[in-house]
Amino acid sequence: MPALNLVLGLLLVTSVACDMSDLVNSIPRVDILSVTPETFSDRYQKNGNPVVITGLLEEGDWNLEYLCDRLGDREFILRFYGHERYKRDKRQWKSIGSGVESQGMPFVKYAELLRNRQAHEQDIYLAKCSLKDTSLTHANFFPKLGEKLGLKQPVTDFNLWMGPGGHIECLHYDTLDSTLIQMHGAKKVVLFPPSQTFNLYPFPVFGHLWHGLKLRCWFSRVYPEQPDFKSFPKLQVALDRKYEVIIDRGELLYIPAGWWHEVTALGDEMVCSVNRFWRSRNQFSWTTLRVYLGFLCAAPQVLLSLAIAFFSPNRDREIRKILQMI
Ligand SMILES: O=C(O)CCC(=O)C(=O)O
Repeated sequence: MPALNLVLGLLLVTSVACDMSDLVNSIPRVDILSVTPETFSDRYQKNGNPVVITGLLEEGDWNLEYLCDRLGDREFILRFYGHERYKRDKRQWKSIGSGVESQGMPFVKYAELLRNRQAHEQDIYLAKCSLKDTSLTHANFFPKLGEKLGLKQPVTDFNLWMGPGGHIECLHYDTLDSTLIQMHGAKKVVLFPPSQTFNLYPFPVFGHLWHGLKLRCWFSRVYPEQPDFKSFPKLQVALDRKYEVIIDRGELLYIPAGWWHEVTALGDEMVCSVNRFWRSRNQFSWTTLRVYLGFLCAAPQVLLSLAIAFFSPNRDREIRKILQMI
């Protein structure tokens, strides 16, 4: 009997320990009605802790019909990722994020690519496209959001991120705080704190000298969901600090500056979100310094491409493409 008690006791302790580690690695969810600028600042923003805020959208759904109605022929720059890249070791990649091949297209034409599934087959994504001067920024709660959370210094307008279910925005970090709001469908976000930067094998800073902004030092060379511990042994350490969250329509994920995140659009249909970047806590960090250094190294290539774009027949579009990469 004492032996049985000991075994049961051990099982209990182990299961409590597992629950605790789950707890450590989950992101809190709070209802918008219980958030004030003070609680948001004290509990999350000041210390750089991610949080999901729920209950944002009471009505309205940003489905394809609604978006076509609002955005019509307005041109957006689309990223042509292609699925093949995900089968390859990232160390063989020649481009990443907004450094991939891109092309301007009227919104309704992109909607057609989503409907006829060409966007799924070729993994074509509409990423970080400003909604400035569209009727969408005035929608519902947007103007009041910053006020409600006490975020006072937006650095960008609201940006649209939409594409086919299954698309993955690879693991990276930003130097600004971000609020990602789910408008249609759901996304899974895998996060790691800034302390794990070097366990996530970022692309090298000085690579910007050769690759300009095509391969960025704020992107990781690992696949957190398909770890290759032989090539990236320290990833094992980072995985203990992995957080995972699913955001559904009407939920906002606050991603503090420096937090690594990989975002997967769930399901098979169109998935869409908006985000906005905000000036973050005024703190010096290595993660920010790496990005500044990367930009500095990329500057000669960026200036050269701007000069070439300036003399091209499609000057405005080519310049817009380069500026969007920044
Ligand atoms: O929604 C996405 O696909 C990516 C969003 C993102 O990277 C961000 O909000 O910083």
